[in-house]
Amino acid sequence: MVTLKIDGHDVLVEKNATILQAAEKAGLKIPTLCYHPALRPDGNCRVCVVEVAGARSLMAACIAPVTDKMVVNTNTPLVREARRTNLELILANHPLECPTCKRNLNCELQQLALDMGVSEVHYQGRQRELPMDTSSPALVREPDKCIYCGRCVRVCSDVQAVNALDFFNRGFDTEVGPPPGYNLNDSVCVQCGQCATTCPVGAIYEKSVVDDVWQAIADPNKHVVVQAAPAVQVSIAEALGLEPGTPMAGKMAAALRRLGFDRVFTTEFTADLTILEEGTELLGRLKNNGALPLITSCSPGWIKFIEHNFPELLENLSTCKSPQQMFGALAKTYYAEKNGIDPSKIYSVSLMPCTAKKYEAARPEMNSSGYRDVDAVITTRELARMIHEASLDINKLADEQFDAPFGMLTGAATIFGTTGGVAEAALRTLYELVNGQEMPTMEYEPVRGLDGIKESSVNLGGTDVKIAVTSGLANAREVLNRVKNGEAEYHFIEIMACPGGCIGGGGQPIKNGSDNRVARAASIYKVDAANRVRKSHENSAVKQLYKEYLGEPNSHKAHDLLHTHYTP
Ligand code: HC1
Repeated sequence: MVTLKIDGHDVLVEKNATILQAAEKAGLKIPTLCYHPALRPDGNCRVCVVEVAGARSLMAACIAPVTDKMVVNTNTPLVREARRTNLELILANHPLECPTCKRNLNCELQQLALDMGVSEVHYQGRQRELPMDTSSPALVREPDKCIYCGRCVRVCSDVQAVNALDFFNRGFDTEVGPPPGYNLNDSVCVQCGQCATTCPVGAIYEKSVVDDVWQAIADPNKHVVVQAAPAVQVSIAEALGLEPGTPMAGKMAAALRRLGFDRVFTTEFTADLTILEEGTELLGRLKNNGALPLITSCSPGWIKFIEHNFPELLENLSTCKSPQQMFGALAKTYYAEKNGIDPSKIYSVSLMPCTAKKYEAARPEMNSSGYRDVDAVITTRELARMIHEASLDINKLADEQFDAPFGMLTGAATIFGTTGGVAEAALRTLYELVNGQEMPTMEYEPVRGLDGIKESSVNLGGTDVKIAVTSGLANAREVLNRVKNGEAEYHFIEIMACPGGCIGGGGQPIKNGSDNRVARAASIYKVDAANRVRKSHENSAVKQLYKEYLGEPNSHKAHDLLHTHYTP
């Protein structure tokens, strides 16, 4: 431990701490911009500079290590002047289009200018007028708005191990993006949107289809259904200014009806269905020496990652489509037939915490209903925008239920929204079906929590089934390398592309560097615990679907509609 003095206060910190961490410990706020708590610090924006006694120049607090007896001042005239100058230099090259920017009122650069009292820019900058990249179905890049903080580059390389983005050229010609000559869509980008949630400004964001959805809602010839993903119900609150983690399923269902959707359903219905399909697949592979480990397939960013990076393991993927796509296929077949609706008139919207779900819905193979199974995917952020556009005060709405039949859900489906949830839901069902009794406790702690890699083992019918759960693609890469190199043997691996699973998805609310995943996950588990039915095989509407339509799990019909194959 070392002791240093910051603004006259003694602070005791670990000897490898930075000045920024020491200041935080002392309750002192140093402004930052290129710094993000989840990322390796880089120190390139110089907004966090401080004065250190005896140093020849100001130091960037986010990277400067503390030393014993160091004396730091964070708020001197020299420091304030330097920070303002650095910020003004960034603003001089940044288009000042705040009112029409996607990040207006939620922009770290805008907030810093306000906090530092910068109301004028004294430098002549240069606007670049670089072309926008709209090639991806999920994301839009506006290079002109980039402030070169490098947060997107670091999250893409360090957290996701995707390496789709980097710095190119030098000086005024510096660019951040995919390699020259490539756009997002033809690069190795997996469309996870982690760049969008870590960007401090509006340089990269989801490709919005809100106007298409409004148009479909206004069309009297369209029957517009919406499925809401489990992670959205515990995160939409933040985007509407409410306490992080507030569960909102009931109010969200009410709001979706007020927005004009004809039927309001939940993806949890097909999450339960996934457990029956994927669980049956796992038991089949265990029995018949099939490709093991079986790896989950519901996270589309992960699917794109394995296609690019581990094509030799594609046979290990579950053939199950994601719950989103199962829902889409059933909406235009089973639901359409059951309700006498022409499937060509159904417009199927999904509400997701994820940008990659937009890409998944657009994949060519996702049309087993004979139509595009999912027509439009909106993120949590886009739903918040629709609610604002409609001037709805969600607080004033009473809770409402989802519609039948795809509104029926169990607690097992709700926990899909956080890392470990798919594995836990699968175990609740498989344990009971194979061992003939309920799991000793419904809460399976070894797969809970936000650790990037979790391992466990459960005895199913005399076999110790080894499980790994991982989220964040750098962790997935590590687990798969262990499997490939024979350093680990698993029977089942749950992989979610985003750190923490869908609660940490790239379409989730952005709150200037604050991490609300813990509150969102806690809320998911509370919603599960409060549900009377907590096992997927007890979902009565899923049972009815098998009885009326699919036959049994992994039947021919189920395979036609609910399964697919991925090729390198
Ligand atoms: Fe997810 Fe899933 S849990 S992938 O995280 O399997 O996006 O929430 O909807 O499809 O159910 C996302 C969330 C979501 C699917 C389910």
